Amino acid sequence: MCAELYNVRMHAESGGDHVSGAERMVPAGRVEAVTFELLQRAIDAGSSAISLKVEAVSGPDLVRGALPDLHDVQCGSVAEAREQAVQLLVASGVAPDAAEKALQTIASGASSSGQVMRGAMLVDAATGERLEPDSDRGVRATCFDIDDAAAARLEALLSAAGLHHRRTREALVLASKVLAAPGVVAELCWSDDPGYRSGYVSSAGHGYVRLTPMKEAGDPMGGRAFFVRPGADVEQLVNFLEKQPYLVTEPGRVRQG
Ligand code: WAQ
Ligand code: MG
Repeated sequence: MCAELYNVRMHAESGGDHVSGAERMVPAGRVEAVTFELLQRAIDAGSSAISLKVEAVSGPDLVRGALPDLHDVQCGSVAEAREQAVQLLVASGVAPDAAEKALQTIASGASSSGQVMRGAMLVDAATGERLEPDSDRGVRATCFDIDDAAAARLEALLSAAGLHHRRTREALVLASKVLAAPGVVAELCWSDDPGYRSGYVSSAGHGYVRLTPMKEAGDPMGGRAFFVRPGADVEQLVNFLEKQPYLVTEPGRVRQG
């Protein structure tokens, strides 16, 4: 028999603006604690309206996966980190022009009005063409989590490497689901947080290569590009990214230098 999991989602706003959002997937016995945690996070963010949604995920629908191995690379400049990102993408099967173009698009604001997108671009790995159905919103990877045992092992591995940021843990889990999606060959990401300068390229062959600094301090731009094998079924891919329950049950390795 399959253990039942619950998807717990929180969305919080203040004066109509989004201020906090998070999602977990946990066994029934953890729903109460996790709901409380997300509620507290929303309150701490100064929310005026908080929505919580709890939905059962049936066991047979669940896909399990492992985290990609993490390799932490410190670069001398933004230009150097971005050059490395392009090289990694090319080594993962992305055409050089497609890699360059996606990087420039994220750097200059990927939405049609030149803002940060809420989700990711889908980029044809051969032509660089954008394939996401809505290029203002992008495609959101949702409905995924890491189980408690794998999370504890990951936490220990990251701490030992001096990587303590919540963003690193969360991005690794997201990257695991994205790499498991049908048709995805690689991902490029850096944060839109002006104070957080690390990003990564992930792919099946090279794992999750964490690159610092992907942007200058104070830069509010950031985003994600999921590179897609030419001819991939975009509808099936979007459905997997947004709807397929995915649980990480195995951590990867962590190395530096
Ligand atoms: N699905 C798809 N795209 C998303 C999602 C999602 N669930 N969440 C965010 N994005 C896109 C969106 O365009 C954001 O502007 C962009 O990614 C960056 O999101 O190892 O914190 O949440 O320490 O700011 C990299 C971690 C941090 C490096 C990434 O992203 C490391 C980060 P943020
Ligand atoms: Mg952000």
